[in-house]
Amino acid sequence: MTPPAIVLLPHVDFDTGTLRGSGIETAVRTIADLKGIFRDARALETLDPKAVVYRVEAYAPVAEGTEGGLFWGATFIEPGMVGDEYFMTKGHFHARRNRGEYYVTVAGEGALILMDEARQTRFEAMSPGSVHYIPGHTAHRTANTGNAVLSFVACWPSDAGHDYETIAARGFSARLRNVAGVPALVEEA
Ligand code: PAN
Ligand code: ZN
Repeated sequence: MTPPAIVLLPHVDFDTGTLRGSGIETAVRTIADLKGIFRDARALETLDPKAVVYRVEAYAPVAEGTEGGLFWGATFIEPGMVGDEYFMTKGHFHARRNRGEYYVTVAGEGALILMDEARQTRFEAMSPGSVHYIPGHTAHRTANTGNAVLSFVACWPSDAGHDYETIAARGFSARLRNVAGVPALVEEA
């Protein structure tokens, strides 16, 4: 009789959020990938285009678009600034607008910036252990406001999809900027 196949389950390192195991896909976003995301284009030009701003490790046990499934991911944002803005993710609405998501902070300090479809923007402070429920119909972006890597884990529906275009076209209505040493949301003019 053939012995049952040994399945190596994915494994999370709770000190860093790092995912290990087979089938983990990694995506890297560099300074060059984030043109148009930050307000200070001149400040962006002074940075190495190949420098990594953030990385996402994702575990997709079902195909993208599958109804009823869940994905797991870990995001790692380097510390850094572009002008007075903190290194941050592109940000997106879910393509299926009503799909929500959980984020749980593992390490570092940051902010989860949330904007509803009426373009009302707010943020939640992220620190190790903080649990963030992102409701449907809400664009989300994270910024590293500290001096070390910000890492968080996430869980979202496999049919949520990512709409980056809406944010690429109009951005968020407010930006998280360093104002006199403190992260503060500043409305776009
Ligand atoms: C996260 C994000 C991740 C990177 O896994 O995809 O933090 O941010 P961007 O996708 O905006 O580049 C998530 O929200 N998934 O749905
Ligand atoms: Zn999302």
